[in-house]
This record gives sequence, structure tokens and C-alpha cells, in this order.
Amino acid sequence: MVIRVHNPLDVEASLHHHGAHSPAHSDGHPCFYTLHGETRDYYYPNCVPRNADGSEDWSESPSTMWYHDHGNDVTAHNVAHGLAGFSLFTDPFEEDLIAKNILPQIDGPDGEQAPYDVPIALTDQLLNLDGTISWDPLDHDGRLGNLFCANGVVQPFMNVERRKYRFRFLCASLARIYELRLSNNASMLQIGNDSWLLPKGVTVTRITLVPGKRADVIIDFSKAAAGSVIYLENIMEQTDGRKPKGINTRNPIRLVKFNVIGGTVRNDCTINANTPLRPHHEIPESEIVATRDFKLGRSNGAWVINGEFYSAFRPDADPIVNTAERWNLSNSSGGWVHPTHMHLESHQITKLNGKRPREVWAYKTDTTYLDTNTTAEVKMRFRTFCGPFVFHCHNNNHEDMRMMKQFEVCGQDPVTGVKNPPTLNGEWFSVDEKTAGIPHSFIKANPHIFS
Ligand SMILES: [Cu+2]
Repeated sequence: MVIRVHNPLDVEASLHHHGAHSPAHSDGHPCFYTLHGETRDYYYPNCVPRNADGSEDWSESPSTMWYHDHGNDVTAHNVAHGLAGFSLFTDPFEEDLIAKNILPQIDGPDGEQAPYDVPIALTDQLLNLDGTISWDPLDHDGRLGNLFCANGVVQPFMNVERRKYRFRFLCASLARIYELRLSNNASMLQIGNDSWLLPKGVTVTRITLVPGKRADVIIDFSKAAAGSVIYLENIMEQTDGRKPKGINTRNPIRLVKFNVIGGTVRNDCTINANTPLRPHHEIPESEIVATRDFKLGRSNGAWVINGEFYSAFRPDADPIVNTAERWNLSNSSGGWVHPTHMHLESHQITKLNGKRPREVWAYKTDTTYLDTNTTAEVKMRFRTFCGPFVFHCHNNNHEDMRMMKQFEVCGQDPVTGVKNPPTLNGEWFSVDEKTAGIPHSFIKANPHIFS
């Protein structure tokens, strides 16, 4: 897939395909800008990660991704002004689930949006008195708004039939942490976390959604009475971009109104908590070749990782392609939270404050929530592509204040063992793109969403 981005705006931009496995030149590196008036082509092979033996890891095939701006120092401004959207993909495995009516159709009739598979991006917007978008360039704690929007709509409603729906919830807010529930406290079946389907659905009554994260969820309205009203609510109270106050069930914020209509539906899709979904493969301890520690902290009134601000010209980690590493991410502050997003591949949280994370976070993830005083031990593979990638806090205001690190996936000479870091030898990319990422098989983009 080639996407040609023309930038007529008066601000630079860089397009990041969040949760995708993309080559470094098309990953939306913060310094690979498209400047005002310029055009840039992004090349997406849309492949799954390729193992050292050439086989493909289909456990990594993505479902619910999104795209947003990633320009250095301007991400928060650009995302707050709307440079973000969904990117839904399928592969033969997921298409089989849909063909068997286990999951609802993605494509609607006559090329319209599918009626039972509904992506919902949650944002909190802040407006000036004249209705334009309010932007405070000096707010570095994290922008909060007072208008709660679903796909940009304030006080949205949706008429739902008495059947199962698939919702892809996305936290596209800059700094807000959501705790989602249904107003009737009914349970939901979470079938995916971030880009990937879970091994099987997990029954939940609440979903924690932090900036960057997605939750792929089945909500069954079949037992609700016709004429009833159910709200999707947020019960996380937050008045400061630094961190939420905590759960407050007495004053829930209504995000989406569902009007339940009609009689019982025939041919409802059949997914339930026992349906096997995408198989998961744990990264075995034997694959780990290095351990790195990253401390997210605060220094001189801004945010740092291991005491440093981000620089595109300093490799902070140099993993070797086709290896796996253990990274310890820690936030020792009691005053700040940092949802931490890693590019290139999924990572697996093995421990969160020494314990196994909650079930829906225990498989593949691309954004790990570092709550106050939290340490995460994660494992990650580095496959298919060499070059510079980043990981960072997804509170976009923190990210713009350089709470970000660069890891450069290196090749290694098989005889001498010498690493081949892509930037240090004067070239951004040392790997021949013709052989690095073009797969034999494919993942299919949903054209209704991506366009
Ligand atoms: Cu942060």
C-alpha cells in the first residue's frame, strides 16, 4: 500500500501508523517530516513480522490500528486539531471468523460503513468562545477538554438492534485516562487489546483506556428491553493532565447513548467467551539476549527517560534484528502517569509491579500504562526491519517535551559479530528495502476506514 501525503498546513507533520509493523522510513519517525507544501510517499508492505528463518508470525496480524501525527514537538497540537483516524485491517483468519458469522461483517452494504462493527474514537475537546479549537502551547502537563466526543461528535447517540455489536474503542485523547462501563453495569466481552485479537474473549465490566490504547469489544444488546436506553460511561475523574484523581461512580460522564430498538434479531453473530480467537505465543526466556532499564522521570520542569531529553541523533538502544530483549520500564513518581508506546512490534508485559498484569493486558500490547509508582517488565522482539524507531510517553504533551527514546534496530556481521547501526555509519537505513520487508502473503486494509 502506498499513501501519498500532501501537507497544505502551516505546520510540519509526520504520519505514524500506530500499532502497525512498518519499515522505519514509513513509521512516522518524529524527524521524517512532511513540511508545508511538500508531499511524501509512505510505503507499507502490510506484512506480519518475519522470523529469522523466513517464516511469518501470524499471531501478530493486526486488527484495530489507528494513525495520527507524530511530528517532533508538534504531535499534541496536530492530534488535538484532528490529525488522527482509524485503520482497520483483516487477514484470512479474521475473515474466516466473519464468514462463519462468529464476528460481524466489517464491510457494510453498498460500500457503506458496517452497521454492526463500529469504531469509536474517544476524545475530550476544548473550544474557544468562538467555537474554534482551543490550544495552549504552554500546557505541558497534558491537555484536558470538557467536551466529550465520539468520532468528533458531542453527545452522540446510536440506535442499536437487540443483538451483538463489535465496538473498537480508541483513546485518542492527549492526556485523559478513561474507565469505561455500561450504565446498566452489564458485562462486555473484550476480544482484542490494541492491534491484536486476544486468544479468546475476556468478560469485563470495566475497561481502562489510556492515550493510544484500543479495546476491541463485543456488547450484546439482545437482553436489553426494546425502548430502553444504555449509556457508555466514563467513571474516571480527572481534572489535571498529570494524572487522574481516581474512580468516581457517583458522577459518571456519559460518552455515547445507545437507544435499544426493535424485536429479537435472527442470525446474530455467535462469538462467546469460549470462542478461540488469535493464538498467542509467549516470547520464551531463551530468546532474551539483553536487558535494559528505562526510568521515566522529571527533571528541570520537564520529562526525561534515564535523565535525558529525546534526540534523534543519539541511539538510546541498539537491539540486533531477529533477537528479543527484556525492558524494565519504571515510573517512580507519585504525581504523574505515563502511557508508554513502543513502535515496530507488539511487546508482552510479563510483570506489572511484580505481578502478572490483568488478563486483557497479558498478551500482546503496544502501549503499557505506567500508573503512579509502577514498574513494568516487558519482552519485545525486533524483526523484519532495521533502522531508527522510537518509544515514548503517549501523553502527547509529555512526548512533545521529549519524553521519548530512539532505538535503532541493527544488523550484525555474522562473521565478525560487529553491529551495523544504521545512523552511526552516516546512513539512516543500512538494509536494502527490496529484501527487508516485502512479504509473500498479505493483510487487507479496510478501504472505507483508511480512506
Ligand atoms: Cu507522560
